[in-house]
Amino acid sequence: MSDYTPKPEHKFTFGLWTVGNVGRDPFGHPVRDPKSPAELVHLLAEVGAYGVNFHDNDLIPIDATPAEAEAIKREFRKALETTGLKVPMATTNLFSDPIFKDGAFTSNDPRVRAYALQKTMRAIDLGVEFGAQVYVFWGGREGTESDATKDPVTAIQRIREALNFLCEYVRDQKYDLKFALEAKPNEPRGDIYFATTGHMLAFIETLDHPEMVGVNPEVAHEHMAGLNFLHGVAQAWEAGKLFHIDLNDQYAGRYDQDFRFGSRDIKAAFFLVKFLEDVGYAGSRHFDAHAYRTEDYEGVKDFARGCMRTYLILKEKAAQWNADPEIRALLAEINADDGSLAPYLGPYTPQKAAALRDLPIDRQAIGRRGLLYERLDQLTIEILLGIR
Ligand code: GLT
Ligand code: MN
Ligand code: MN
Repeated sequence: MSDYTPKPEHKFTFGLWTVGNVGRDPFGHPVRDPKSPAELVHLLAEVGAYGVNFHDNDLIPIDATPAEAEAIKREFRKALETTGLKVPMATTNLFSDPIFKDGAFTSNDPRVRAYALQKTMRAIDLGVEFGAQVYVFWGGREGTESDATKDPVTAIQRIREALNFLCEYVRDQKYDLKFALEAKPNEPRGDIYFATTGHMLAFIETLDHPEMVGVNPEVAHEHMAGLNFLHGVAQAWEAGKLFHIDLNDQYAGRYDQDFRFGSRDIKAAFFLVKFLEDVGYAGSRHFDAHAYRTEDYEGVKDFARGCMRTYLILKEKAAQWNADPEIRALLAEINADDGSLAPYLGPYTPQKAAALRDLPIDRQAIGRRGLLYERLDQLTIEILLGIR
């Protein structure tokens, strides 16, 4: 029996807003009493997490006095020191307060855009004060219910202007901080700009400092849109832009469920973990999820332990998959290449193009060949079901 105990090197992190979620939903009141940030740090230490992330207002309420803010920070810092938990990531709440009801950086009102920048600069200072090196931007309110209300090109330009401004701010302050943009197609807005990780990747290249900016893909946000999460993550990785990742689970086509990691689509979770481990992703494994509304705080701990345990079980399964002789033999066959086509493939040359035009290729024979993918996938399923 393997050891699935979370360790610091696994880089498992949770947001204050995840284990601190009190179970409010659009139809129901909170079901759990709120806990202070310091209490949540102790809860996370008890279950074995490495770090804790926060929005500015998860830590310090928006209307706290400077004295209250100092007291909260003192308590929080003490809890971090006692437990050894780190703060690898921070972010800004640009969605809860009524001022953001029509967006923050994309608002039509310049006063809202100014307030959003001011709030983010302060929140960046706060995150850096606690050691954050990644700063997430999730534009939950940056969207519309009706496209009569905002021009989408203007909205894109406003977000670009804000991110360029904030990159310069970080450079000016000499902070060691990178930005990670998180996409979501909808909810809480009818539609949110930059709906997927792919939209974000294209946009990043238009910024003044693209090297400072990457993505924070979230499982649920791509699954909501019916997309293959792994493919988006792989594209981000290949582009050198996978700065952070939000792990959870979600049925396609439903409300934002934020379920425990791996609780819905085990096969997708498996290939995701296998990818992150195979490529050597070194960032946080951040669980942006929360316990079912049916749970008390013991259930919240079960939820948090479950996220990490499932990740570690899948990591072990990935190693088993990679080492399985039958799977290796199938992969060798599937990827067989005797090198005879190498002169025709790869970078273009006019000679290569001319030779390729005349190359005889037996289309029908190739089309008739079975690819063994049923066998390979069934072996995968049998590993996941624990009988191999
Ligand atoms: C909010 C959202 C998450 C984002 C968080 C960061 S807040 O809970 O649903 O996906 O990552 O702002
Ligand atoms: Mn989410
Ligand atoms: Mn998220």
